[in-house]
Amino acid sequence: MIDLHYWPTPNGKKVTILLEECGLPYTVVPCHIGRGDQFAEAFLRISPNNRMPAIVDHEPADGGEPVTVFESGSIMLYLAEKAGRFLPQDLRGRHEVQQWVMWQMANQGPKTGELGHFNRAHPSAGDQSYAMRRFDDEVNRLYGVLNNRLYDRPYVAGDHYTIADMICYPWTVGWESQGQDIAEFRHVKRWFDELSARPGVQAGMAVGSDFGEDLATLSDEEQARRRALLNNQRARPAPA
Ligand SMILES: N[C@@H](CCC(=O)N[C@@H](CS)C(=O)NCC(=O)O)C(=O)O
Repeated sequence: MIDLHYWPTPNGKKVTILLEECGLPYTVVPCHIGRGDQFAEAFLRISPNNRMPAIVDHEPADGGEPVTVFESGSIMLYLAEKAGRFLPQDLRGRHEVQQWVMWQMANQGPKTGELGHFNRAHPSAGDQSYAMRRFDDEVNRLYGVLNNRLYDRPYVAGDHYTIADMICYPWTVGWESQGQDIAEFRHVKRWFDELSARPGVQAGMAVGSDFGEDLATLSDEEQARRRALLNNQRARPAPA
C-alpha cells in the first residue's frame, strides 16, 4: 500500500492521476498546507523540503523497508517504474519522457505557481505589476513551448500517453485564471480536451475535492497568520 501525503493542488493531482491511471491502491493522508501540516517533524522526515506531495511505499519492489519519495517529478518516475506503465523502457523513449518531466518541474510548475502567488498577493504587499508581467510572459511562453511540442505529435513525449502528459495536465486546467486563452494554443487544447475525457484523469483530479475550507469563515488574525506561514518562510536551524 502507498501513503500519499496530499492536498488538492496541481502538484498533488499529478500523482493522483497517475495512481488512478495505474489502478495502484493508495491511502490519502491529508497534508493541510494552509494550516501548516507541511512543517510537522514527522512529515519533514518524508519530505525535507516541507512541501507536498510525498509518498511512502510500504511494499517496495525490493521487499525491503518502506521507501519515501518527495518532489512530484521523482514520485511520478518512481510510481511509473513500480507499475511498469507510462514510462518507456528503451533508452530513447525513456529519455524523451524524462526530459519533459524535468521541463515541467523546472519551468511550467514553478513559473505558473509564481504567477498565481503574485496574482493572489494581499493588497498590503504593494505594487506587484513587475512580477505579474514577468510571470505572465513566462507562462504565456511556456504554453507556446507546449503548443509547439504538440503540433506534430499526439502526446508530450511522442506517440504514447505517458507521465510527461500527466505531470503537465493539472497545471493547464487553470488556463483561464492564469490569464491565458487556450484557444490561442490549439494543439494544447486538442491534447487538453482528450486528457480531460480520460476516466483516470477525472478520478485523479477529483481526489480531495471535499477538503476545501472557506477562508472567509476564518478570522482576520487567522488569515494573516496563514499568509505569513506560507509567504514568509525562512531557513530552519539544523538540529544541535
Ligand atoms: N517541486 C515540488 C513543489 C511542491 C510544492 O510547491 N507544493 C506546495 C503545494 S502545490 C506546498 O506544499 N506548499 C506548502 C508551502 O508552501 O509551505 C513538487 O513538485 O513536488
